Amino acid sequence: MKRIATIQDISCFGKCSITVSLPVISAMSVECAIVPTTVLSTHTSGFTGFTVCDISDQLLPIAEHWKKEGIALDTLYTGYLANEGQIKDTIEFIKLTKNDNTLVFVDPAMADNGKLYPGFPAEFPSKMLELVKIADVVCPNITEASLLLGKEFKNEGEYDEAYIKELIDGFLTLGVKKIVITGVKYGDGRHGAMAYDTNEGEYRYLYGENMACYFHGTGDIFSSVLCGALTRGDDVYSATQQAVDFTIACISHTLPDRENHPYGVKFEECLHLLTK
Ligand code: PXL
Repeated sequence: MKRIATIQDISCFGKCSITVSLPVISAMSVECAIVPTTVLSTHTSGFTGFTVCDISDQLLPIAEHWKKEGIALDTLYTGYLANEGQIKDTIEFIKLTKNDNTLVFVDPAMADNGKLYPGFPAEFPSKMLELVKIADVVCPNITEASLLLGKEFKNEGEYDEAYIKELIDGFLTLGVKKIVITGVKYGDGRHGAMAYDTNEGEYRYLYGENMACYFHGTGDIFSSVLCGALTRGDDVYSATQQAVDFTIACISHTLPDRENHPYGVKFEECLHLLTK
């Protein structure tokens, strides 16, 4: 059995980060250890007055203990990190716990729709870039990719395949080996992700039906499936297709009941699709 350790916040309510990654990765028959960085009453998008407790002073003691116990990790998977200090501690955590075979998977979850999530300063992407530089795999959306690379953000309808390839090439220059740009729509009814693997040298667009709606937390569902599949040994193109298919299945399952579930998708009722 393969083992992932995921470093992210716990948003107690709101279906994102660890409360999504843990069940999704477990359903894929991959062990998921968790390293919580912050406890929030809810996530930060669409709620006001949420509580925040930074517990990242635990990261290095956890890493030291795991090292002493000889706990081997197939994959280190990072998601939402709340501040610059957490990024630094996460980089240190990775250096302490990874071995020569550990895959470092970074989802630079910090922005969407052309904007940083609430609470992040404008210089946050330059801090996240330090973590991206030590990654084997990254899966930014278009907003995150443009902010990290200092390139112009283009909205749906304004970009073409050449722009997405340019973003991928930016990460290749940084030394990242597998790159998946998410949320790619060319205005032709498709919604998917462009994947590239240095070993294959091929850009491939993996897609499904564009459901033309927005649900919070789907980025974390996507990256959890992608990370689980890569950890099992699937190639990046197959892993990306699995992530696209599962995310779309969750959205289409939730759409008819959207009024009762405006804050996230009903992924729980779709987990059986991953256990096959
Ligand atoms: O889904 C990403 C995410 C994770 N954790 C917290 C968030 C968000 C996005 O807004 O606020 C706390």
